[in-house]
Amino acid sequence: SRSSTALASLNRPTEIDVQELLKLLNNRPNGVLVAEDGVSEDLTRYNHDWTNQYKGNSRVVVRPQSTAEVSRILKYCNSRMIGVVPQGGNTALTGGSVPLDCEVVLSLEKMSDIHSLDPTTGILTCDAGCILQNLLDFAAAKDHLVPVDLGAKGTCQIGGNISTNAGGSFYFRYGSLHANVVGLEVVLANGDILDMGCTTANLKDNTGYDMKHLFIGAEGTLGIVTRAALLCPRLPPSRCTTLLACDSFDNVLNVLEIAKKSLGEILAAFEFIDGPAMNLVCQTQSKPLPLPASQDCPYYVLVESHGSCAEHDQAKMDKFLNILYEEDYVVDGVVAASLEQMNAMWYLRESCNPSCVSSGYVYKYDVSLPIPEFPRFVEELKEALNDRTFCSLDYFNWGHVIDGNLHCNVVCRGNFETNSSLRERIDRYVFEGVEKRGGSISAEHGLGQQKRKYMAKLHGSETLSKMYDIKRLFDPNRILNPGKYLPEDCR
Ligand code: FAD
Ligand code: 2HG
Ligand code: ZN
Repeated sequence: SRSSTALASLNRPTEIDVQELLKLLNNRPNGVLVAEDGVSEDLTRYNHDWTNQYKGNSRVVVRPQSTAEVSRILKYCNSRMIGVVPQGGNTALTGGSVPLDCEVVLSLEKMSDIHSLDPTTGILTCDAGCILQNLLDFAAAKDHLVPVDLGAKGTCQIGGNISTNAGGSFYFRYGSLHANVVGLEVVLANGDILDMGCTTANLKDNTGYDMKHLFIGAEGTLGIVTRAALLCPRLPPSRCTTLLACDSFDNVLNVLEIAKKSLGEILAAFEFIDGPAMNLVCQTQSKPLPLPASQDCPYYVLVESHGSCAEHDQAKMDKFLNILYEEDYVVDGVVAASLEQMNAMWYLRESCNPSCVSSGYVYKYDVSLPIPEFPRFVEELKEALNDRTFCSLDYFNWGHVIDGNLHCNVVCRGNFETNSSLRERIDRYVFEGVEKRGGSISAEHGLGQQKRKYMAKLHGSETLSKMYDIKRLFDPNRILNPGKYLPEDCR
């Protein structure tokens, strides 16, 4: 089976291994959580993902408190050929953070110190296990923001964000983590600790290969991220949020064009939610749509500006909205008049995922496409699945439209079981639909268990072979996150 191939050369942790690991953590109570048959810890939460689609069977969770402890654990597991699954907040949506079987889970949850925020450079240094919301709060109290923000912020960790190269809602404005991580500390499978600009944390440093980038988005397959230095911009003194209703996708594109032109440098986020997704969110979260006259619009758009001068920004926002109404690009719109209203608008957007997940089995897709292609891609998918062989399906779409990133969710409502032939059929359509449009099958959620099978189709053999070389260099025994990311013939 898939898991037995990936784990074939690895050992299951034994009782002796557990004792050794415990010693490496100075016998600290709860340093190692063990699920003995019928006894002690409930390790369920470490063994399934957020959507409940990936399940592992790990009996051992290690919770180091320092980089030195991570190093000792990895050195030991490497010498014993024991598979290790790095785990942050376990919010990944492609099964990357869940063990295939009984690998050791290395949770970063006890490494959550925030070290410093330099007010002149804006560089924040922290441990990998910091929950993103805590970092956002810490930075905000010092008049800064963290350049990544996403719906899972209350649970996900910065080390997980870096390891997935998470995008989120402000990617357009603040850029990717490749742009904003200025230093990284990583522990390799053999226990070696690499300090790649984390301690010095310079804004500019051209002294050698910039290897930290290999670990950004590597989903824990090359090393464990233990510490990071992030470039944080100032908190924008002026923020304006508006929710708009559009009667066609063409008008969403028109609004986007006008936003880029008239909001210009203050444009910070431009997200869309389609009508079915918005209705689902309002129903499941029991929240009213703040546009009562436009309950059944096919598309909603959330636009936010970040600027430094409220008067100037307000003038720009007024001009933007005036053009939209004059040109009939929107049928309705509301501007948040308070922080509470702003948060309520973002709550609707950030509830798309939880509302879907709670309503049935979700076949989840996260694609990059040419933006005008979004509706046709979805229509073709509906046509492809329209023969009613399967349970009745609902389609909920939303995403970071300004980045060309569509989240396309097919839901079998009220039914929480997977159907493998349905999945294969949707997978096939999505892959082909993305390929013919020159898009990407994973815009921001990574590969995990779900998409590694496509790697050989996505990359030329020369490129793939260099990826294998990199994996061999950093993790020759392939103990780190086995069965994820790279395909099985990674030798
Ligand atoms: P985990 O799920 O624990 O792990 C993710 C991967 O990274 C795994 O492969 C794991 O092995 C590895 N890993 C974790 N920590 C480390 C470490 N310290 N060192 C090495 N490897 C590590 N994603 C987006 O990109 N944009 C979004 O807008 C977005 N919104 C979301 C909204 C919701 C409601 C949910 C549930 C998820 C969303 N996601 C989004 C997906 C997910 O939150 C991100 O991928 C996030 O970055 C994962 O962080 P985590 O700490 O939960 O990592
Ligand atoms: C979002 O932007 C997240 O809401 C989750 O990336 C997307 O659940 C999804 O499909
Ligand atoms: Zn997203």
